[in-house]
Amino acid sequence: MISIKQRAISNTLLTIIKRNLINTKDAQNRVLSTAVQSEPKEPSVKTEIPGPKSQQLMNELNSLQQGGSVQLFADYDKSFGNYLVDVDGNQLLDVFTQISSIPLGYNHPELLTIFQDSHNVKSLINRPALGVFPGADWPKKLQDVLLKVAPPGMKCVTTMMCGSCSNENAYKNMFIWYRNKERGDANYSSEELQTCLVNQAPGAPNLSILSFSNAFHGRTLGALATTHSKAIHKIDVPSLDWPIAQFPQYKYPLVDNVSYNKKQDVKSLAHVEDLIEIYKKKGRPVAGITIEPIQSEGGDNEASPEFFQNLQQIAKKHNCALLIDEVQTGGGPTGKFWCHEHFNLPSPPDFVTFSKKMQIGGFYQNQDSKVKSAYQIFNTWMGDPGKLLILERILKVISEKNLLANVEKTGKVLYDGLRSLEKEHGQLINSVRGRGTFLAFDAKDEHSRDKILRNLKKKGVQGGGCGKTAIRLRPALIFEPKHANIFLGKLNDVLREL
Ligand code: PSZ
Repeated sequence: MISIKQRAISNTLLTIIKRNLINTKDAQNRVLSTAVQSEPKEPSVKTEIPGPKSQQLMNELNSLQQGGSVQLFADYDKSFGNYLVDVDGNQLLDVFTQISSIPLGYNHPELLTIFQDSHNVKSLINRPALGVFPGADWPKKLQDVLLKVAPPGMKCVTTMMCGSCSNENAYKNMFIWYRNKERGDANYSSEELQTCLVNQAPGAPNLSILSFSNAFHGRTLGALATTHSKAIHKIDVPSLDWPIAQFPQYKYPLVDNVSYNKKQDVKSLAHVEDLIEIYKKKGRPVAGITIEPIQSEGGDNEASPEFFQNLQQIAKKHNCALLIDEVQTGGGPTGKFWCHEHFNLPSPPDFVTFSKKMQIGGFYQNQDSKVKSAYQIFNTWMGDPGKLLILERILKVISEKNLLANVEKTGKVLYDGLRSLEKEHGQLINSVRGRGTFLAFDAKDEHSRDKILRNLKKKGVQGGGCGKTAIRLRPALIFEPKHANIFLGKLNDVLREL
């Protein structure tokens, strides 16, 4: 006989087990239920875009600055999840996400509460000059947040403000490292110390950074010297005589063009080695190579893992540092946290730069390349603890909701959908490519690319272009298959109507 007490206990147990079962099921469901509450169900367009309110604000802004790049004014109180809402009440499914920089979409509940914590508010408003007066929790925060997601094998990190200044400072670090290796234990000579102040060798040495055609690494002067995507970024700005190698120019899909693309790799790698030799002879040796794992602004151009493996070997052979610029690819959109993890490099790159989805900018490196003297790599803010707090919460959500798996799953829906649209509308779009949800395709020319983007917007999709004829997808990591299907439906409508 079971006593009443025993029965009560077993009933309670049963309830707990049931509740746990439900919770486990919930948790499983939750893996891909990443949605932000209040996210609109579908796009909705009420006015022309830009609508009348946006246009009025554009006039105001244009009287203060060159505001010609503004597409619309957003209502960030009303934007949720994958939907950007503008001041005219248009709800746009956002596959561009602030130039690929908001991993959790708009008003994610986890992010909304960060600054309810008084310690966090104090970290935000008492903004330190991190290079001189960091708060007590700074080293631990770097460990817990940035080092936790460091590219495999990379142990050191320096924070910065944006993508350009991350590259700019990493380039400086590459030059300093190169000279440190040449100089060995010797001190700076007095000639070096004097000539550097007047931009002359040997203190300001004639060294260079090798970059690739169509690359984009930012707009500050050094970074701009390695940017080659659009003339408007560079026109009228003095630049440096640094080598520019041809980036491989692939045909897609990759599986159908293996031998053609291999030849592209070989050609490009040979060009790299030639240029390294030429610039050495010219008296302007290459101290570092900078490259995006997928060229983004320049048109979403890919290169194979073998290309990157060989490039790393060439860099090592010629004593050049290798910098992988993960400013746009980093933080998960390719299905791995860092895109270069797809390349299986035998050893880590020397520098990996980041910004955008990481909220804070900066670069990873290892002990061997760290500058020896304080103040060589330095500025007032050197990042922002407030941004690191946001990143910390973003990483928590990425892990809890298994968002990299969501990227893989949604990416497959998007890729397959784009491939079938390519088959149906081959005269309009081609060359579907990319990894995860970091995808792109080409229109037949620039004019028709711009028209597709305009018509998508009329149907409530905020997209973005890159290169001459490409449309790129840069959705948030919370973009689910259901959003992918809405996007594909709208794109199909646009292509049918063209
Ligand atoms: O027109 C621009 O200035 C744009 S549009 C997109 C970007 C810049 N991307 C920035 C970027 C990048 O994609 C890569 C691979 N490296 C560096 C940068 C520069 O980052 P920011 O813009 O933060 O200085």
